Amino acid sequence: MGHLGAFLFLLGALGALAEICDISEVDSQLVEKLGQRLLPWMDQLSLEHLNPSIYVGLRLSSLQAGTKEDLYLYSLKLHYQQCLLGSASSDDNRDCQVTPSMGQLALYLLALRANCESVKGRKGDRLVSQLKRFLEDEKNTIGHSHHGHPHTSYYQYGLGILALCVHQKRVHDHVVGKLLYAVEHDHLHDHLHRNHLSVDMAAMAGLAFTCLERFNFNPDQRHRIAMAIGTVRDKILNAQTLEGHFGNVYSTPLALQLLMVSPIPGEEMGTACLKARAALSASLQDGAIQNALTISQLLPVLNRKTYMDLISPDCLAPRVMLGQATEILSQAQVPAVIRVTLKVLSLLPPYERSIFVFAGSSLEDVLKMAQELGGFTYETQATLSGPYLTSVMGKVVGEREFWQLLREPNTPLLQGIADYRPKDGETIELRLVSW
Ligand code: B12
Repeated sequence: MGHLGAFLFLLGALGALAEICDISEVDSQLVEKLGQRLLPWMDQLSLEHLNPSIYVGLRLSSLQAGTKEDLYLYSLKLHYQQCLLGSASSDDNRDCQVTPSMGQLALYLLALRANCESVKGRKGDRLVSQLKRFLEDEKNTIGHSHHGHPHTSYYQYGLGILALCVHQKRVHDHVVGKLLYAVEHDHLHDHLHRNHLSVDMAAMAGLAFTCLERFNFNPDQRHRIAMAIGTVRDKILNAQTLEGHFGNVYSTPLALQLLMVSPIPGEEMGTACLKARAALSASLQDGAIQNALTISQLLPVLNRKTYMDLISPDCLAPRVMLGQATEILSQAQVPAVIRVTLKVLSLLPPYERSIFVFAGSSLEDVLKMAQELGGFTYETQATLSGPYLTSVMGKVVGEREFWQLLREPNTPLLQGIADYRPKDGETIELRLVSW
């Protein structure tokens, strides 16, 4: 076999391997239902609620939202550019209570790519410079000896590198070096279980490295990058649960994105991906995937796409128009009332009270009710994953602290306050922890 023959054979083999982690054969009605869950979010066009990840997810999916999508991108551009580029004193900045974070800027750049746009011109250059500056600052925070922690997280660090890379913008070896070091020295921890790998962080780092490898942007680090991709892939495979999720159900979409772009020969991966597909289908059937951000990371996978497709996206690919969800009206029934015990033991005096709410209420409804009853207060901040609990009883979290949500006995919740629906008789603790 000549060189060309060998090359074609290799391409074919790689293609066949990529098929191994193909999750696309999920029931199309379930996929459409997932897409429909994004529609109400697309009507919220204030900066606080705009979510570039939703736009990216939809564009890489098999579904489309027609003109809603165009309006959404327009709003993203308006708000993100104003808040990132407008000078602090200008009128433009009136509506910007908070400046988008490094990760949000990165997702915005991914959204532009999802619409086949490149960053160009003075504005584009400024956005790129800003993201590079964010990364540079985080690199300095981690420090020479790698003992510091990024202000944001290695997740956002990876996202930043990935966004620049898909726009074919290089980052310095020393910036990439910090993420390599973190992978090489097991610094991508899970906040729920100490010393456990965070599958989301590992997958994001792996996707960033895969992009750098494709362009050979950091040739001096080529070997370390290839090794790091192998490391995160193996760790993600090792993090598969008995049911088949990688980490948990919510980290599985990103994990699959990584596995789809870095296949390995052998049966191990095929079996792991088949198990993951079964687990995901089961989770979809029982409605475990409600969060818009998670859906936005899953829809591409169900359409055989990953963030790597943003390098050269197919913006003309046919996509099915999403219809409005048809609600099944159930017979009017008086909903049952349930009792949830709410506890805060991290502060003095401790707080504990039984709260009565309707069955099916969210944890956020429980907190609201507790606040109305008096003796309990809380505050939240809007994020791309939904409302994030920032303060309880006036105690605002400090640097590297958070209010952890737990169900007795000592089980961290896998969902936030808006998505989690406590059952009758459950005890929920809000615990101030550092991470
Ligand atoms: C880093 C991280 C954290 C850090 C955030 C602080 C920091 N400085 O970055 C810490 C350790 C504090 C954290 C806490 C929690 N997290 Co967390 N976190 C992440 C991670 C890995 C990256 C988030 C990120 O940077 N996104 C990118 C930026 C651009 O988006 P952003 O919206 O601006 O980011 C902010 C929010 O994501 C927010 N945040 C972080 N976690 C969560 C969770 C929820 C439910 C909400 C509403 C917001 C939120 O913090 C980010 C920084 O400000 C994601 C993984 C993922 N796939 O998203 C998990 C993830 C979002 N977290 C998750 C969970 C479950 C939690 C907790 C609820 C755990 C618990 N039992 O207490 C708590 C939040 C409790 C609360 N107070 O409301 C789940 C959510 C799953 C779901 N169903 O939606 C994820 C997907 C991980 C997973 N696979 O299980 N988290």
